[in-house]
Amino acid sequence: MNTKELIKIENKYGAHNYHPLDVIIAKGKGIWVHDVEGNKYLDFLSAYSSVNQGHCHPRILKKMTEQARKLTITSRAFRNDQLPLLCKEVCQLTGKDMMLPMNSGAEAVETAIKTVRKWGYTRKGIKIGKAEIIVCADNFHGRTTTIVGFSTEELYKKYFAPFTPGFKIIPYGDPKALEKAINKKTVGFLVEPVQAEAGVLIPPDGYMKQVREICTRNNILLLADEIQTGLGRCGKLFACDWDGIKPDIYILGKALSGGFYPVSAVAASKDILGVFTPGEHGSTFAGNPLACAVAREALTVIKEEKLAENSAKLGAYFVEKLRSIQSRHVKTIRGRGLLIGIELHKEAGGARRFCEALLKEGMLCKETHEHVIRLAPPLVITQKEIDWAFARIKKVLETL
Ligand code: IF1
Repeated sequence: MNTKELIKIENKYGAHNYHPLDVIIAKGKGIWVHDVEGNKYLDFLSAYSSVNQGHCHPRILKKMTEQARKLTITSRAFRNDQLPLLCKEVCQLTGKDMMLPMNSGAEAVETAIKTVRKWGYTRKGIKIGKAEIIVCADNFHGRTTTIVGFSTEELYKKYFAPFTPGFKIIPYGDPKALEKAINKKTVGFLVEPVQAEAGVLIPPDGYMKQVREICTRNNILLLADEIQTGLGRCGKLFACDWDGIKPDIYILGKALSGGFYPVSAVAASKDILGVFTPGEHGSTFAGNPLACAVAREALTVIKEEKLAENSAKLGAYFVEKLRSIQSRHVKTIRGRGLLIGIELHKEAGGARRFCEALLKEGMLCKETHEHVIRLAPPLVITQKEIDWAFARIKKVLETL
């Protein structure tokens, strides 16, 4: 079926909770995807950083099919032979003692929220029902009703009230605001080390370091949502590494599975994740052997192919080149590793038309927050391919 026919069917039978570009992808390999018409595109979104390893990575594919033939799910009522090894490998990667597997990113965030609340009640003696978690304005942590309840974006929350209480919102990138917001009931601070959805907002230098110090001094937990920024995307294994700090809780997802399957996880020390007792938390699919085998190989690929290093090197190269573009539309360019945002002036008429022009040039890009073109290719990209893309971005920004 062709693009037009498939769009018609989706529009008729699918809920309209998205407004995708009109390209129907049917195949992908590495940084490239192909649509049903036979056109080829460089994927500059990477499924929001789920395919840092590149589409259909052969090693992960092999592991996934091998595991699928053996065993896919046991539920946590029984044990399986993959989960223990994934737990250990995530702990080695994060330097933490324990991990708890989930499926989606939002579930991992929910898990982290439950963890700190119970930690606050049982370790700090806060009165049950009173715990407070501090979060940042313009955050994006997922779509559950609890999470959208502390979003500052009207679109995400307006019609979905009432919401879970116990969250306090402060400005992003402002350590003094955190200091001021903390009180006796505070249990944790949930933060993205780089705010991707908000437009690739990089906090002021040393922000995470200051935040770490404030949390430690006040005996509250630092929860880093590294679902998008982690696993190499920002040019280090974790974006927190830029400040040389470790959060109390790492929240991981997306590239944890190389895009094959939803796999997420929370990692923390024993005195934090150890708060859970059997029956308090879980999910049917979480920790299933298929997910764990896929995640184990996805992590191995990140390490062995040095994807964080490639992201750092090519990210710096790319940003420098982008800054040389002479375009009246460009306001500023921000990047950390291969998570890059080109912010356009309001007069440019929104980033979407630029993404549509780039689509015609063979590049898949997605705007974020109206005026920012986000560039986040799979981390397996080469310098030559960056040059190829650069020429097209330059043309679009200079001629549109
Ligand atoms: C959608 C955005 C990206 C995330 C961080 C948790 C989650 C996400 C930092 C939840 C998910 C996604 C969801 C996706 C679009 C996307 C997104 F633009 F909306 F913000 F990536 F930039 N923490 N981000 O980025 O993870 O439950 O989705 O697995 O369509 O909603 P999830």
